[in-house]
Amino acid sequence: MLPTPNCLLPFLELKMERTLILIKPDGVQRGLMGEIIGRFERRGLKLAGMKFMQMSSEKAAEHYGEHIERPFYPDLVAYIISGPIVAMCWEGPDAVKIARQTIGATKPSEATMGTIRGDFGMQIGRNLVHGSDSPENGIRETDVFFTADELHEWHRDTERWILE
Ligand code: IDP
Ligand code: MG
Repeated sequence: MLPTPNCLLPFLELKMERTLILIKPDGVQRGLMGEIIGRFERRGLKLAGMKFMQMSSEKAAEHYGEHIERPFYPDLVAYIISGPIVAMCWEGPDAVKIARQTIGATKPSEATMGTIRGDFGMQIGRNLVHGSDSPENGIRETDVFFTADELHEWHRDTERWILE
């Protein structure tokens, strides 16, 4: 794994995390962008960056490299590059765990109702959203999608009503 850039060390000490969330092409095509973004927003996570884009196969390989040996990998790459996606970086204490809980289990048939996949998904190969699975991957994956000047530090006026 790449060393953590120095600029991120103070961030880790605060136990703040970053998670990379993707609204996959099925989420975009089905008109669920607002619904999905709203769930992370209402949960209390803070947005650091967002872009509407289409992934190249190079970016898909960089992002999903850990799955390259898996039988579903070719279909996964074909799916993720098949249309535009929304890439987002959300921040907060325990942001990775909180976002994964908001997303639900990988297989929509096993995802709890009230989660994004549990409410809108049917099959594992059309499960709507990606969320980083560890704080380290949150940083690494954010780096795949965003340059430093595309990530914004801003003061949220409601902060003290969300975090103590
Ligand atoms: P995650 O997205 O919940 O972290 P991973 O195991 O990291 O799940 O798998 C990455 C993505 O690969 C899944 O979200 C899903 O789109 C796809 N995927 C995983 N397992 C399968 C499978 O068995 N068949 C088809 N697609 C799969
Ligand atoms: Mg994963």
